[in-house]
Amino acid sequence: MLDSRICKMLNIKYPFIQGGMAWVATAELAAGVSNAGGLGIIAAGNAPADIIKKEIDKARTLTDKNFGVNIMLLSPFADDVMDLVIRERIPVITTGAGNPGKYMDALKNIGTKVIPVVPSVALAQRVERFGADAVIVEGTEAGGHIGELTTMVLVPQVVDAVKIPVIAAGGIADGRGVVAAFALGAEGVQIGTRFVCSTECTAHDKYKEVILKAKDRDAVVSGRSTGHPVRVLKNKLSKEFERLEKNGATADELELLGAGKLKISVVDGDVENGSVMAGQIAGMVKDIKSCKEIIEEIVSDASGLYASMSKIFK
Ligand code: TUI
Repeated sequence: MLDSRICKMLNIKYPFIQGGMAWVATAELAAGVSNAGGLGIIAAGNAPADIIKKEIDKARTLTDKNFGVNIMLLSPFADDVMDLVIRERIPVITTGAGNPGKYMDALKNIGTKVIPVVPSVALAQRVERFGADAVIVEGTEAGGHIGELTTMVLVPQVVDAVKIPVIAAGGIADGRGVVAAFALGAEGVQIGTRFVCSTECTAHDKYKEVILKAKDRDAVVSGRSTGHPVRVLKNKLSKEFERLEKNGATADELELLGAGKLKISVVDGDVENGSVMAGQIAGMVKDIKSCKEIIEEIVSDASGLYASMSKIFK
């Protein structure tokens, strides 16, 4: 049931990978997802390597299953974190916000599976040539740093353009999304926003609360003019961002306004002045459950849906 090349490649029960959400994806969440049969991910975000080392050590006390590390390539510490994951022989690396090509040989040499997040067909093909084991194809529905294209149009185009397995991301939080992603040719899914509202997630309760309260149009894009658009829930900070962008602020001024704002919301719970990164699917997330309950509900709904669809397409 729900078996694919991804399960075998990553040594997991279900082809579900947790999104690499900076500040949110700590050891606790990663272990929760891995213990529930998916692949948990510790997000390095902009953190230095010594902080990530502590998270890796903690995750190893919380699970005996595989987990991965997400490396945000815009981070000033990306090189250091890459050295760390090689030293620690982390079995799976996902990357975001850039092309991990220059790290590929070192990671492949120790047998680490490398799964870059890509926002386009061209980058998917490029990372496949560099030796990526799979790609996470992330639509603009996702939270955080995003590309332009939707999951619906991007996933099938990448599926047609590469041979490695495709993992769909952006806008997936339930069984319907999983069946839709597989219908588009994906062999796995990455789930982010849904796992923020899990009991294991250490994000501040206020952060979880605003996701639970979010409606369909509440996840907006900030910072298009900087070249680094970021999807966040609408709040005081996003409105100030919008005002400055409309008034022609420079990319530097906008980057300054955004700097350090994710920690303020995730850790301190200031969801008005902080950046509340979340995907468009936030409007559909209505409860907090354990990672195991979330995953089992998705698997059961996806299987039921698949069975009822086979009556339609008879
Ligand atoms: O990386 C993410 N999501 C993120 S990273 C992040 S931290 C951050 N904070 C402020 C500004 C920017 C980032 C928050 N959320 N998702 C994966 C993702 N990667 N989405 C899009 C991309 C991407 C974009 C361009 C991947 C590669 C890429 O390539 C450009 C190139 O170098 O060819």
